[in-house]
Amino acid sequence: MTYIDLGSDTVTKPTPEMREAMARADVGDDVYGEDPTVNRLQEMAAKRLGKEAGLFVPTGTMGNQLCLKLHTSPGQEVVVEERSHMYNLEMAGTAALSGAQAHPVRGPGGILDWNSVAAAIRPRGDTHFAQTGLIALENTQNLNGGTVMSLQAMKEICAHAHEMGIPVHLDGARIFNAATALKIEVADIAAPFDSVMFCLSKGLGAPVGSMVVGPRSLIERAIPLRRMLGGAMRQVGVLAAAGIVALEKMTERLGEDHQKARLLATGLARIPGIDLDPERAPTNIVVFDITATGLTTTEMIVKLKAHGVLATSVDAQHMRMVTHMDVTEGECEAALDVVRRVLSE
Ligand code: TLP
Repeated sequence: MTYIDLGSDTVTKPTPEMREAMARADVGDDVYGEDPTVNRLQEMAAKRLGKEAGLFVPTGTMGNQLCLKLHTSPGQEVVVEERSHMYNLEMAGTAALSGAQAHPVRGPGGILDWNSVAAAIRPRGDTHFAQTGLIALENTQNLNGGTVMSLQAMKEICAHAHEMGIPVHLDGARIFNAATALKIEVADIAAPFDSVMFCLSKGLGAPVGSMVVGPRSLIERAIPLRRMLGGAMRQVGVLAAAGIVALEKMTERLGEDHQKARLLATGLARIPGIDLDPERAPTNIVVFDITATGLTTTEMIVKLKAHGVLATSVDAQHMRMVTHMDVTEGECEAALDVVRRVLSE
């Protein structure tokens, strides 16, 4: 059976141009900093994000966890959004790898503003409280439905945090989707942050890889930590080559994925039993509540799969569908037909 795969934007296959670039990549041992393709990607990523330096890492999770470790000391707290990837889907890495404690907060509609973050910051210098070592934001916000934090909210949080001497990290796994939705440059988003992680292997279509960007001093400290976590790779220019194509050629097309998500969201919102405000799916991720259908998300996933549609869930009530370059508008319409059929069975 061939599936319409709305499981994630991580499921894409490398484009022919990526495969070509991978085959031709000039490589060297990156542990010695001698892979010219990796070096080129790192410079390109840093420049695009307006930061001094960049580091290629195998996964977004490693990139986030590296930054967490760089910014915090054991016994500190990290303020995160309640549905963030770092809090929910990184195997409690905050505690296990950094010895820090996540302090989750819920912003109105899942969007954090300074007021919600400020309420979670512990009194400075009071020895009863773990000190807040880091604030970690996510944009776009995956499990909240690809929602986008405004530039103003990000700037405000960073400015207030910096006044208190607290660094701010951005999990920008989908920062290019955020920039597309906000109609601004990724560098504008990255500017107020102390470190940014973004993924090449999501909407940008590369098979593997994420980047950490920030000040050169931070990236220099990140290199031995990446080694400690097992992420120092050798002739990895074969992967970086696909990342270069992703950065050069794939960022401009993300609006198409957003349009497909809009089509899905509008169609889903009209199906009885589904609760969804299409305005809350501004990028390529659609999260919708199926409580009123009487099905759990586990049941729904099985039923959809039996009819050729792959989707995932956020929890027992909320389904998630993600659009990407390997799914067409026609397939999104076909997926809507399948949802209607499954719910009328
Ligand atoms: N997200 C994946 C899964 O882990 C859920 C997906 O399918 O969406 N930050 C954010 C916001 C992410 O969405 C992801 C991956 C990561 C970090 C981690 O990236 P990887 O999977 O490369 O470790």
